[in-house]
Formats: sequence, structure tokens, C-alpha cells
Amino acid sequence: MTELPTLREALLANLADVPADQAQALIDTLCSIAQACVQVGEVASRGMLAGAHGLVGSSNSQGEAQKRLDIIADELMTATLQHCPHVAGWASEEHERQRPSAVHARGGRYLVVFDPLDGSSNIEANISIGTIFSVLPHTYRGVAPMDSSYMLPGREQLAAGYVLYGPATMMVLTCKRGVMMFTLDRAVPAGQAPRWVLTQDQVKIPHSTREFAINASNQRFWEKPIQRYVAECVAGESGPRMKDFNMRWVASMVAEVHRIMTRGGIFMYPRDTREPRKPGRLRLMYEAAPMALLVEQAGGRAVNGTADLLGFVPDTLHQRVPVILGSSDEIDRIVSYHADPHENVSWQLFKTRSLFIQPQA
Ligand code: FDP
Repeated sequence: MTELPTLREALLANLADVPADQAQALIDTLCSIAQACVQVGEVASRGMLAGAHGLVGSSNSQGEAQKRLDIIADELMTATLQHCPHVAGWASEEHERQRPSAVHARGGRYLVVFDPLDGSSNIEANISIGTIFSVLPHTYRGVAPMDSSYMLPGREQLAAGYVLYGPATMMVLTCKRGVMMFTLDRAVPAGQAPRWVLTQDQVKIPHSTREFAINASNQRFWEKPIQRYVAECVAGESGPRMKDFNMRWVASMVAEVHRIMTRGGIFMYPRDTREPRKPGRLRLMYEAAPMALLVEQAGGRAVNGTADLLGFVPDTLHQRVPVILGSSDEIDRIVSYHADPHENVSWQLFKTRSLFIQPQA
């Protein structure tokens, strides 16, 4: 078997059209993030032995109980980003405000946003979890970043990715030139660090699928377009779709998106009526937007029900948003159900009133 490209080699080839200094800065930053994720994966794989299980007794910016591994992962990412010369600041699910780099706040050209540990409820159950990250331009380079510096639509991301801590540790990454899939190789000579190798390039999500993922326990809160879509899938061959569907729910977004990357499917955490003031469960900046960029780059589609997620300009770091993403034929269908005036009046109001939807570039 010929030698597979390493992360750095694959990124150099992927960014061949970018001026060398810019490419090098992005590559160095992504390699640092990837290295931090290797450390997170090592702690996760040692589980109770590393003291990574259980609650710490504190809450994150959203008032959610923090797990030990949430904190450890956040600290590992932070320790790495502090030493990245190109990173001016970063924001994490675990902190209310962004944090400017102590050294590079003015000189850095990037802002990094991340969910250090996605799928926290699965940690003790030893089910796949992940890290999600996004690299944004620091538009006013030379000025220390503020929370408002991060309020850019998802289309302006320079790179986005996730690392999946599953049976294999995998990283899926885009620099807006298609999607690359890496596997962490730990079978290296003694004394050498594990290395990321490119195991699939130009990943594509099939346009059609018969598989969907949604937390069905929320069914009574769904709005009409989602009720209709899921009911039709469940009706299978005997319903209007005239074919059977399969359902999955891992409760780790990274694992769901990875399944979609490998064989197609759709993932939904739609807007619901449970808490009308919260438009969804997932966070725009460090969950929805990076996943949307990956999915679009792989030929899929990512929407809130009516509009593409990558057009949304956040108004706060931790803004929530409905998420529906995956195989494009199914997403097109769901968007058409939301557009149907007979299906849902509240969605029509939401669509016309939203201040946050930008026209597509
Ligand atoms: P978690 O809170 O455990 O980190 O916020 C993200 C997320 O997990 C997703 O990864 C996952 O898809 C979803 O929440 C799980 O939600 P449910 O608890 O409603 O299943």
C-alpha cells in the first residue's frame, strides 16, 4: 500500500491555490487544533482512569451542567490556541464570552470557535462523542477581538471540521475546497506521536437517502412540516413516499453527521414549541455553522427549515438555531413543506420577520 498523505501534506495540496503565507498560517492553525483533539481523544479513551467521567458541579454559559470531560477538553483546546501565533482569540461553548489571545490578540489573523465536547450526555455510556471547530477571519486584524468580531455568517468561515472519538478517531475537515476525512494512526514507531492520515478525499453525501435522525420523544412539540415529513417516512411503503425508511438517534451530533458523511441520511433538531423563546437546541456558531459548511462542501444541504444555515449572521456567541441537514433531495422536500402555506403559519411569520437571514452570496 502506498503511503497515505499526512494532515500537513493533504492540506498543502488542498490549499495549493492560496498564497503561500496564508496557506501556511491556516495549515499551522488546523494542525494545532488537530493536535489538541488527539489529546482530548486520549483522555476520552482512558475514561474513568483519567478522571474524565461525571459532573463537576458547575454550569456552562447556557446553564447546562458541565461534565469533567467538557472542562478537560476546553482546557486542552485553550492551552493549544494560546500558543497559536495566527489566532487572535477564541470562543467556546463552555465560556460566556470570547477570550482574546494573551499574546496574539492584535497580530493574529483568525478567530476560532469550538464545542470542545459534543455529545456530553454520552460520555459515561462510552458512546461516540466529538469536538467541533470553526476558523473565522479576524476582520479587524491589529485590533484585539471582541464578541462582536465573531458575528459573521457561516459562509465566511475559512475552515471547519469535527473530530469523532469513536471506535476509530477521525477528523473531517473542509477549507472550502471539498471535504477531507482523516484517520488517527496510533500504530507508529515507539517514541513517535500518533499522526493523522488522509483516508478519504472529496467526500460526497449521496443526494437521496432512506435514513433520518431525530429525537422522536419531542414529537408533540414539532411544528407541522416536521410532523408531516416524519409521519410520511414512518408510513413507509404504505404511505405517500411508497418506500420504507430507517431511523437512527445517537444523541451526538458529530456521530450523526459522520454517519451522513459516510452513507447519506438526514439529521434534524428542528424548531419546536417546547420553549418558544428558544428557536432550537443547537448552537449556530460552533455546531450548526461548521457542520453546515462541511455538509454543503460534501454536496448536501443544511437549513433551519426555510433558509440555508450558512446565511445566518449570529447576534450572540451562543445563539441557538433549528438544524436540518444532510442528503439534498430530502432537505429540499422538507424546505418545500415549510414553504407550503397550509402547513405552518408560525413558520411563515418567522421567515418574514427574521432579522438574521442574509441573502446567499
Ligand atoms: P449534548 O448536549 O449532549 O452535547 O448540544 C448538542 C447535543 O448533545 C448534540 O450533540 C445532540 O445531537 C443533541 O444535543 C442531543 O439532544 P437530546 O438530548 O435531545 O437527544
